[in-house]
Amino acid sequence: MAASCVSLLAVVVLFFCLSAHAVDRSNFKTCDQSSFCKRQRELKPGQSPYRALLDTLELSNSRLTLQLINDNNKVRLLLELYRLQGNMTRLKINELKPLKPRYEVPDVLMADPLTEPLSVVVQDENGLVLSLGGAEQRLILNARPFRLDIIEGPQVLMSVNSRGLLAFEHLRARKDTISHKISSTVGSMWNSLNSIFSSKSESDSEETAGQENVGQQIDEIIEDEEKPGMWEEVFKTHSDSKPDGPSSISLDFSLPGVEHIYGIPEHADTLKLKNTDGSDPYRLYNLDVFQYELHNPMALYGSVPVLISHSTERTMGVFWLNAAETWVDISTSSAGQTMFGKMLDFVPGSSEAPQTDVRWMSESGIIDVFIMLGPKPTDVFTQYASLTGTQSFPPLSALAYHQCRWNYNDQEDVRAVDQGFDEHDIPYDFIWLDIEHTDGKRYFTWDPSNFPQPKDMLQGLMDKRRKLVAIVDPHIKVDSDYKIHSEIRSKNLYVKNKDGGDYEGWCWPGNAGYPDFTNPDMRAWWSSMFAYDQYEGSMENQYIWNDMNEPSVFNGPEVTMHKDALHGVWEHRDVHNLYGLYVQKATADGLIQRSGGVERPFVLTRAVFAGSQRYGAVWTGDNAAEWGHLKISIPMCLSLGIVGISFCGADVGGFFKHPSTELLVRWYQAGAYQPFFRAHAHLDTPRREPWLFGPENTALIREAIRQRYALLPYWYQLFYNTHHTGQPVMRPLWVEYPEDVATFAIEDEYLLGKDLLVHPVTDEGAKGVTVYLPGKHEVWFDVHTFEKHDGAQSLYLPVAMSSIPVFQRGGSIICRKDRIRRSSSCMESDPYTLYVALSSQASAEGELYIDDFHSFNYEKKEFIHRRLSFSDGTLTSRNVAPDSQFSTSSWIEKIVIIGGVQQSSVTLTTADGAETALEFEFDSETAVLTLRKPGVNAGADWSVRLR
Ligand code: NBV
Repeated sequence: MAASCVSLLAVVVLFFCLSAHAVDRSNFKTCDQSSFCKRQRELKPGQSPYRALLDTLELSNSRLTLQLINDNNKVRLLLELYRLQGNMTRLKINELKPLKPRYEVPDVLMADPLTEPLSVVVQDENGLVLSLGGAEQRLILNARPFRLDIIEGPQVLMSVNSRGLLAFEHLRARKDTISHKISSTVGSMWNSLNSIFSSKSESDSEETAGQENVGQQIDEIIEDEEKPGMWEEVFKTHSDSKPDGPSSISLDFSLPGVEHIYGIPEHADTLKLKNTDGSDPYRLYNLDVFQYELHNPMALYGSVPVLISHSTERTMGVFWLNAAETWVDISTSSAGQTMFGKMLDFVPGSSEAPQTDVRWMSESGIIDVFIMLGPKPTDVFTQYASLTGTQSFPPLSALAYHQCRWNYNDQEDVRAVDQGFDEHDIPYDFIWLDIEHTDGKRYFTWDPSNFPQPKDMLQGLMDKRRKLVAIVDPHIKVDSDYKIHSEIRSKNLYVKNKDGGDYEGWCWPGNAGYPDFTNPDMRAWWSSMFAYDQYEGSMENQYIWNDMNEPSVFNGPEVTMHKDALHGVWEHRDVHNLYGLYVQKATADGLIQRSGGVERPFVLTRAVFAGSQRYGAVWTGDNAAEWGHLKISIPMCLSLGIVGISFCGADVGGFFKHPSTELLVRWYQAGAYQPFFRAHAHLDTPRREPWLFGPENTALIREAIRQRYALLPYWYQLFYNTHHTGQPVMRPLWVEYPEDVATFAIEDEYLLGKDLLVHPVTDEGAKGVTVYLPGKHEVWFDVHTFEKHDGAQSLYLPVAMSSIPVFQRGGSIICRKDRIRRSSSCMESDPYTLYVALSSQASAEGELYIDDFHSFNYEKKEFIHRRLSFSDGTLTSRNVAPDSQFSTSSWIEKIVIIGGVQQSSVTLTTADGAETALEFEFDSETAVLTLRKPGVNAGADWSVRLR
């Protein structure tokens, strides 16, 4: 009892100390304070010690291996090269004979990527040229110094190690005896791991040979100079014991002709990445950063090690598959100033071209990098999706509006808020419960006095066709009377500390254990806890929120887990950025299993890694009620979207602080057009349900939320498409207009799919916004006024408090449901209105996708997918999935033709050939032709002819 009071007190004190200020930078390392980053950054370009040993080259059909030697210390590396299907090249570099195996990230790739044959075109004593297959692509390997160039025709697309920054800190024995003792404690674990390695597939035989030498001295190695932090690193009061010593890796990539580079979320920074010359590199290390600052490269909650380069000529990507702490340096310059530029002088005009140099540095693991060669943005998205999968397809309701705060206090509070929405005629689908709903921060339980009857509460919501999300964090209260804790402990599934005991840290419940989610047994057990008979009080309309899964450890180094904690044989150092992905995966699997595999899950996570898109949604963490935070929500979600994670949103209203009414309204208007739409607020902030700001503002918020509900059919179709294709839902303009340089740095507006352009108002007191409408041949229609604007121009648009500037592309058809009800479920069978915006050639195309909106039955072809086309005055609905089967009672209630002309007759033809004249009216001021009540079923064949 006494102990738990102390623990609680410590948490509360810590929390209030933290609440007082903005981010305390001293809690987080700079590159200089991260010893490997400092060591790596001290290496200067131009003196690569690596040489390729051409006589070690082996080429099987699709795999090339070759040894590299570091001439300074004689350590050999093994390079593996693969040409992958879909225009990708994979490059792996590991130690040839590591002292013990180095971590290779599991569970992120969907499968072993499919390879294509490689062939040597030319070889001499200086290097070799490989054919990469189609489109005249070649890979030139230069032996001394080691360097790779990928070329297409006469153009260099990318060079690897052209700046000579390949650096591989080989594993070594520590000179003093203490380390030998430390290593011997894990020695036996390694023996068993070696036996696993030796049973690996034939393609790994080179490595296996290396690993058989575990423990063997490699005579000729000349040890590098010892540098500070190699064997122990101290940060503030925390010491990292580093039993394996230095193990970091680094590699550089040069991109001639490239000036724009994007990706590597999560940072609170611009969409277009900045030069890091003279500042810290961008850091990828999942961290719980309290009150994060804008516009800096500090790490945040998630890490997706994917960069996308873009120029008018080509889009490419680099996926650095490593889950350890990683830093990325970016430097853009004009080619004339660089070594590489001089080298390129033989390419006509190239010396004037810009160039971007990128350097990745990770603390441990191996180099495993996927070069995605595009050439178009859509190709890069397809390529990346083929590696790590696509966004999960959420239930429709998850795309609707979510009402959250820390905390809704009790069941009565939940009931009253729910009723408030009805009284104010505002739709919502989910109400959220934060950590206070639990019994003393014991997740999977309910506070007995405030939530005594959770099923009654859930049933009440279900009766209104609404849902609830409850938080389940991955820190588990150390309490022998708490089933979750005692079972994880007895099954020995907690992360271990360096001495082999259960790792414990401080978090919301006080002293907490951290389940080892990297262990499949742990994940399977966790998933089983979501079964209705295990998670007492839960029901099928309850979904889950995983917070603090970086993992957050209040008293750990940088508020996270000690790097020398152990996950089986691996150090936390190796797996850190992957932990959060595993938490969300285990939770999502649990929700699927509790429904017998029938229902789609919905799980929100804060920490992400490459591949997290497969498990649910992400939000941008603890932002603040400030205009800058509203603005940055756009580039933050765009950056996640282009690396696969489309289901992204920011806390509407801002988490910390209290928003002004104007900011709150503007945030609702912006949030209504971002993929994950949830209002959230800190415990200490005044209540801010939408009706607390006076009737005028309630009306503005109501209208923003209603616009979201009307557009749900389009959102749903976009998510169906991204689930199948990997194309982002929320897109930077350059994705659709790759040749228009004016779009390359735009981050205050974006596209939803390709047909809606959104430019939310994000400035205080704004009287107007300047919108860039892309596309020389496009026309755009204001969705509210139907006013028509030409593409390829900047437009000043006056705004009022009610304005949400959104434009529909001429040439598109967007389906909406204009009868707004209590929740999205209540609207499932409602009729559709088709908004047909005509192009300058008077044509338009669109889609309509319908299924049961919640189950996996769409995988069994139970859906309707129609193509809607307008040309030569006729609008047709055609089945694009003839082998699918689903029926709907929804019908088409109206067709709005925007940019239309007056007609003398409108005739509907149904599948049986019957013709009916339709009522219509033309508004000559707006040029909108409205066709009344076609009345056809949304799944049927039909056409409408205008004459
Ligand atoms: O669970 C409490 C909060 C939560 O409301 C927020 O959304 C998370 O990002 N959580 C962080 C922990 C405390 C933050 C100060």
